[in-house]
Amino acid sequence: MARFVVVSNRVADPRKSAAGGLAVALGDALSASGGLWFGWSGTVVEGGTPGEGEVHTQHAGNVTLVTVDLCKEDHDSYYLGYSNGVLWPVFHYRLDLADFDAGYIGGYRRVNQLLARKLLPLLLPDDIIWVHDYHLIPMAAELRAMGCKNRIGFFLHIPLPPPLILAAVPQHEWLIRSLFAYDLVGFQSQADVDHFARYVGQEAGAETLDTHQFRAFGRKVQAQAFPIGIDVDEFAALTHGKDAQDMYQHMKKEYSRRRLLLGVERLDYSKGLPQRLKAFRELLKNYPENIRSATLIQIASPSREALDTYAGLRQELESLCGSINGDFGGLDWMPVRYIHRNVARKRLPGLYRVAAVALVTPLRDGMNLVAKEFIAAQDPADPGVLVLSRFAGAAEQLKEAILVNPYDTHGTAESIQLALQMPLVERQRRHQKLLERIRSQDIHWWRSSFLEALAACSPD
Ligand code: ADQ
Repeated sequence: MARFVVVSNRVADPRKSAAGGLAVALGDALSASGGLWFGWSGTVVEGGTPGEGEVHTQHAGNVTLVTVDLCKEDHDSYYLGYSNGVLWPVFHYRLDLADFDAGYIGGYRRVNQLLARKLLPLLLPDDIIWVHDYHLIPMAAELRAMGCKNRIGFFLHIPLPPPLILAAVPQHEWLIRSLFAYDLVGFQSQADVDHFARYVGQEAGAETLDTHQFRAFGRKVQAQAFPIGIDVDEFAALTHGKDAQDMYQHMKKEYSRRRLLLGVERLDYSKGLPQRLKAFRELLKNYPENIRSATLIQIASPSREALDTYAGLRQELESLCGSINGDFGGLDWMPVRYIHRNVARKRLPGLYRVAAVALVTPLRDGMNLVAKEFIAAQDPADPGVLVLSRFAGAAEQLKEAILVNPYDTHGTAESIQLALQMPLVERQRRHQKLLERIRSQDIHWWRSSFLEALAACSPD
């Protein structure tokens, strides 16, 4: 059995329970064959030398975790600059928020080269390599330039925008050319694959060899959708665990006279938080029967706080919550409870289960696992309703959710009202279908279908 190597920006110890489903799923595959997980250590060295970094090795069972430190200059241009100041906003269609500083690309390339240089000597000839996400798009091209002949796959966790938006990135051609150094490129949704096909057709004159195969830049690549899922059984087990049960009982009692609406995410502009709060305000204004009843718990965990855009968003959100509470709240009821913290993974299912409605309304999202976790945590006899943005990758699969356009404040408020009033039989019918969907394409399916497709890729 070939050894499996995962390369991602951050490396998680798969044995730690705080690790999410993705870390556990990749950890399972690594443990099955004995493997290597490689990435940045998370350490930023003040005053270090650009393009250099100390390597750390740890063992977690039969999985080796190898991480590399970054100096401040590399971290700022690779991570904060190019990855999160250029690629993240543009790939989420937010050209207005992108910071196209010409200095960032140098750091992005330098860190990808550094990581490739440190990884190369650790590789065995038959290793199968799986690179993850937008931080590491040129990783295979760097490895190939150093002589690496291994099979290499790539998965993009965020969306790929349409060609005209992608073309705003000054290095767009180089980025897409880099993808052709992989054997297999996986996207979250068919929409992303369609954007890739259109881009390579229009900008690179790619030849489509069959539905999934493209030839351009003198190489062949296979590109396909592999919608990421969750570990439904693990999540259901967490739901029945003590921490989640305690959370459920406590919240159920606390909100016995109210209907709970829930939002959970990282505080990120892609998640559509201000738009959601405005829709909630519209709901209270247009349907006053919800006053003193509907309560929105919005959990938004701190994220990328070193970037100005994120600090601005935090302020906007706090001010919106304050104005809704001021306008509609009373001494015994506040419409919005906004919590700027992480909720422990073990307790989260209890919160999902107590909610009558989940508001998952990103402006754009690669997939969105919160939508799937909400479904997995519901009581099938009395399930809550999922209100889901049509712009989340998950909307391609979760058609029985109430799909909304988060830019349409009035329409979203109407949909929330519909969700709050949905009869039990209809809730059960939708939930059953949604549960079937997330079960048939769960995290194990995602991992094995990607790896099988990678193993089946014919050499160029
Ligand atoms: P994210 O943008 O981080 O991921 P998402 O998939 O919704 O988004 O969530 C990831 C995980 O974080 C979920 O397991 C969720 O429970 C957890 N989480 C989020 N906020 C939390 C909070 N406040 N407290 C506790 N836990 C919280 C990126 C892409 C997504 C894609 C994933 C996986 O942006 O579109 O679905 O990768 O590929």
